[in-house]
This record gives sequence, structure tokens and C-alpha cells, in this order.
Amino acid sequence: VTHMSRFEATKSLLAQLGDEPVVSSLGRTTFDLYAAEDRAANYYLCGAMGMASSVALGLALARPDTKVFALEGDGALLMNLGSLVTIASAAPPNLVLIVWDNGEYESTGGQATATAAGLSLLSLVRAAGIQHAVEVDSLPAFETAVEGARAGFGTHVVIAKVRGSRAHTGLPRTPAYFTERFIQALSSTSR
Ligand SMILES: Cc1ncc(C[n+]2csc(CCOP(=O)(O)OP(=O)(O)O)c2C)c(N)n1
Repeated sequence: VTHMSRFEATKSLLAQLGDEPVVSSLGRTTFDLYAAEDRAANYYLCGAMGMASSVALGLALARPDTKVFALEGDGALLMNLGSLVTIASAAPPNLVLIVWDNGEYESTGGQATATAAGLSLLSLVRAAGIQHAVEVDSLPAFETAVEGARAGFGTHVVIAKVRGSRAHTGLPRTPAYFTERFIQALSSTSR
């Protein structure tokens, strides 16, 4: 059983980043990102389950000058598994996908996901053809994995075994504002 908290891991991720964009999935993944730090380079998906990896893929292809980070829950990744093979084929050198694997659909009441029954997301990711993939279950290991992914070339996937965080803040229902702010943040960092 992992003791790594998703919220603590999210905070440590942001502490390592500069102004790189972070696209986050829905639910608790996004609530934790917002609570960790509401930065202009965060893009919160509200309800688009599993689409963070796809949105981040498009962004990574459009913006080869920056690393792009995507945060998905395990349930969200499983809902849009096709994204893995598309990412593997496109093989952007600047995409980092982090999957918070808590074995449950925590946001909707804790129903078990397939990983709770033994599915290895790491094996799935490797089978899709993504070579730079690791699974971690402690904060120090997570930090090392992020450091490697941030510095390295190629698409990287980090499967982070986490426990959820029951306390969270929610998110203001202002998607148009967040979208406009994200676009502006990215325009100002174009090189
Ligand atoms: C297509 C679709 N189906 C169902 C939902 C409802 N829903 C919102 S969050 C969520 C659970 C997400 O689970 P996971 O990605 O594992 O993240 P966690 O909640 O565990 O942080 C579900 C089923 C949705 N938003 N979209």
C-alpha cells in the first residue's frame, strides 16, 4: 500500500517546474493541482475524462520549444486508452504524462478501477511502445522520476501509486477564464 499523497506529489511536481504548461484531468487530480498552486500555465479540464493526455499531446506537437506535462487519474487514462498508442506513434520528445494511480474512481465515490484488480498500467504503457516509463510509490522516487523526465528527451510516462486526498478545495467554474489565461501564458513564453 502506497503512502504517497497525490496532493503532496502535485506540490513537489510544481516545485520542480518553471513555467512549463501542466494539463490536468478532471476531478481530484485537478482540485489538487488548483490547491497546490493556481498558476497561469495550469490548464484544468472540467469533466473531459481522460482527455488531458490528448490535449497535452496536441500542445506538445504544437509547441516543441517547451516540455508539456499531463496529469491523469488511472480511471481517466483507462477511459481513453487509445491516447497511449497515439502518443507512442507521435512520440513527441517533450511530453511527460503523469498518472495518479489510486486504484479507484475517487471523485465519484471510490469505485474500484482495473488497477485495483491487478492491471499494471506500466505494462500497458510499455506495450503501447513508450520506452521511458516508470512506476513509483514514494515521494523521493517520484521526484527523481520527474527530474529525469524533465531533463530527458522523448515521451516519458510516470505511473505514480498514490492515495487520494479527501480534503480538497474544488475549482471555480470559470473554464473560459482559465482557458484565456492559459493561452496568454503560453503566448508570453513562446520562443
Ligand atoms: C465520460 C465521463 N464519464 C464519467 C464521468 C464522471 N466522473 C467524473 S470524475 C470520475 C472519476 C475519475 O477517476 P480517476 O481518473 O481514477 O481519478 P480520481 O477520481 O480517482 O482522482 C468520473 C467517473 C465523466 N466526467 N466523464
